[in-house]
Amino acid sequence: MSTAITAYVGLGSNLEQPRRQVERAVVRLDLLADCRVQAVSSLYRNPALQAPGVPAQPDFINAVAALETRLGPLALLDALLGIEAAQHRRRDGVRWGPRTLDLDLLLYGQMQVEEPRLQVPHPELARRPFVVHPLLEIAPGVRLPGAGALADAAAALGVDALERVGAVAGFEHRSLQEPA
Ligand code: A4P
Ligand code: MG
Repeated sequence: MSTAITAYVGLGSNLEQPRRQVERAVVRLDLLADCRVQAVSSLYRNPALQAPGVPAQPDFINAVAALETRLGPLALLDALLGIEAAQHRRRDGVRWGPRTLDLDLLLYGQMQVEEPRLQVPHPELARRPFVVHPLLEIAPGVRLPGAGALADAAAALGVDALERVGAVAGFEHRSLQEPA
């Protein structure tokens, strides 16, 4: 059996009861074969990213989960896409459009992956307050492979737009035991 790895998954939703979408997705992550949710950040409400051509849309609920997994990175990506599909994620071609559920594989241990359908670390990770701050909440010492401590990258990012709106029911007491 392969070694267990700690992966970090970003969760986001801004359609059809976003908070419940994220909570359901955490339960589904925990039920995946060879996976266990080790920790979940608070839930954060924040405005959708703005960019030319991106439609006006509702605020997002975002969170980050730490997942102990024995799946390889591509198998884990497929499992994440399966959970998105189970929660009626539709891809209509609008980049950064509204969605019931988006699951991004942020980190997979300290592995770097450059495949046509998977880049890890997630290329936008360190630029997004709604990813960086929840990730630091559950893994304050986490490092980006090849790029140093996430805490250093975070110092440059604001937190003004992030509103903490609670915890994921049932997972409040799980916390990651980080190696010293
Ligand atoms: N893919 C490659 N690397 C990864 C990875 N590390 N994790 C590929 C997950 N997927 C990865 O994703 C398209 C393809 O990316 C996948 O099939 C996979 O093979 P997608 O989810 O269909 O497309 P998308 O999410 O619409 O596009 P994109 O560019 O990935 O968007 P992001 O980066 O996911 O951003 N505003 C707020 N406030 N909160 C948000 O969560 N999210 C987005 C979407 C925009 N604005 C937001 C938020
Ligand atoms: Mg995505």
